[in-house]
Amino acid sequence: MKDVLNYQAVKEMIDITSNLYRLGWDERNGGNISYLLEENEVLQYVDAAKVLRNIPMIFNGEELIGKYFLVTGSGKFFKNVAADPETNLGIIRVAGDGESVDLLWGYKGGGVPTSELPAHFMSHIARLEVDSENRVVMHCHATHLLAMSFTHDLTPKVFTRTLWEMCTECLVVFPEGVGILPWLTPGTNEIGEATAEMMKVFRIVLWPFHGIYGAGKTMDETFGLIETAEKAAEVYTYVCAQGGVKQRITDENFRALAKQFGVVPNKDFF
Ligand code: 2HA
Ligand code: ZN
Repeated sequence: MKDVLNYQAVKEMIDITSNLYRLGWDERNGGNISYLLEENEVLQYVDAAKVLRNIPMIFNGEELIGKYFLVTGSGKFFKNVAADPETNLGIIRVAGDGESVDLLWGYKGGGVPTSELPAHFMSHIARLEVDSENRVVMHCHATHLLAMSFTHDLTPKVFTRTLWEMCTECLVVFPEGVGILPWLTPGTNEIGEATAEMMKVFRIVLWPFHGIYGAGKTMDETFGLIETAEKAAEVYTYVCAQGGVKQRITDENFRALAKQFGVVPNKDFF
């Protein structure tokens, strides 16, 4: 077996959690990430037959049976991942009953996967239906998006339009827009199901007064998606502080952008 700490996926997880912490988007135990691993890669680092513990889940994830994930630990701080990956992260496989996971590495000292595992696994299932290459689900408390959820209209169309208009790049990065849930209790199957439903259409989903979910093929893509939306929310904050919009990106500009970059913007948002 190769050393897990040399596994590219683990290195990426350490890098991203450290960045999210430094950006101020994951205070204390805020945020969680799940990374669907390639079986032929992960089995170079962990022994499929050596289950350290079996950990129950509060929902049925039978669509994911036998799949391997690298997942941040419940109650763990992103701040601490780099210094102690084996305590703060875990490599798990969804067990044959679909209602528990087998721990193959990590969660040292009795830890378990993030309390948001329902939202993560249900989102993976939803995204895999529309994009077989989706591998990452990422949640964080991005500051300006969170702030905007208190001050801005919360319909996906109006919210998305504002973000698109704050930065020319946005329409190209998330042409389908941003999904928005009502306030729901974190950690529940209810918020998991609602997030997954949105994930059939959107790769970014706002949890008002809480944070943001992103999904993508790679760590970089998913981080970049959240980063781009959060940057637009930050610009919006400055624009409001400077007295509001005086001129804007027009629908004609958006159409030119879409043509230039070969993206199809959500037609319901025009
Ligand atoms: O795990 O961010 O939503 C801490 C959270 C829960
Ligand atoms: Zn959260």
